[in-house]
Amino acid sequence: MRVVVLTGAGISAESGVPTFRDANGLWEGHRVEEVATPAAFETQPTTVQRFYDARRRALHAVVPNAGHLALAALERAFGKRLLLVTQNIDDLHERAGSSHVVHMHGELFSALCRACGERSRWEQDLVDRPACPACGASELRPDVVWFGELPYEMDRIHRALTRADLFVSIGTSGAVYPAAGFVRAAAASGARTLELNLQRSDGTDWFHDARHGPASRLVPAWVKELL
Ligand code: BJW
Repeated sequence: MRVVVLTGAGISAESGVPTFRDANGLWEGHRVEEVATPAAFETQPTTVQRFYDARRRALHAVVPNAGHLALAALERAFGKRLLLVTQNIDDLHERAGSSHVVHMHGELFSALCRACGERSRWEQDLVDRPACPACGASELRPDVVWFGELPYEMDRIHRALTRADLFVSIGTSGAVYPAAGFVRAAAASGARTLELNLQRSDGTDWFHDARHGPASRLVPAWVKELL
């Protein structure tokens, strides 16, 4: 059996990483739609860099939870028959032990050079415009996918969705495309689909099955059933 798992902010919520669209989903009064766009970066680069610098720093203080750990156990059992796709830019899946993770919206610990296009491992702040390790230009931006930009590795994800027997969506509101459309792509190719989320999402009706509750409880229970 081939499985594709999609995770969103909800899987990291119980580790203390804020989600985007819940009650605490604002940053200094900004909605994510205001700070996660190329236009915002053009007009207010300092605000946008500070938003990501703060989140990058906060990442040092959090640890994976039982949901991340269960998915790492699933990878150990399924190997390449599992593709773990995350919309999250944190590295909690990797720290839990998952080694093949597609970060379709980029990574906080990576910087993208607007001058040369190089992606570099990056753990420091970007607001003071440090030099790109590859070309020296002071043009580094967070290596994340903003609204209007193309998510990473879409071909690989779509190949996996068309081959999947099971598609499982965990902790995502289903408000942002193309990820919100994966359930329909997988189902159209014959996969069974399951939502695991704290509450009903925008996409619940598209899934064959849905279970609602905290990811730290639902994900280990589902993995245990599967194994
Ligand atoms: C728990 C829990 C617990 C809480 N346990 N659960 C009109 C129609 C259709 C599409 C568009 C449209 N207008 C524009 C578009 C396209 C646009 C889009 O979707 N806009 C929408 C607003 C409508 N999309 C794009 O622009 C994308 N690119 C694109 O489409 O390119 C064209 C293209 C692509 C492919 C093929 C061909 C063409 C890019 C989208 C980039 C999104 N970027 C962000 C920021 C990334 C960097 C960063 O992190 O800052 O990604 S926005 C933000 O939303 C972030 C997230 O990854 C993403 C999704 O959020 P997520 O993870 O779902 O979080 P929440 O907070 O929304 O939900 C959390 C859920 O967890 C909730 O349901 C809770 O209940 C639950 N939860 N605690 C379990 N303990």
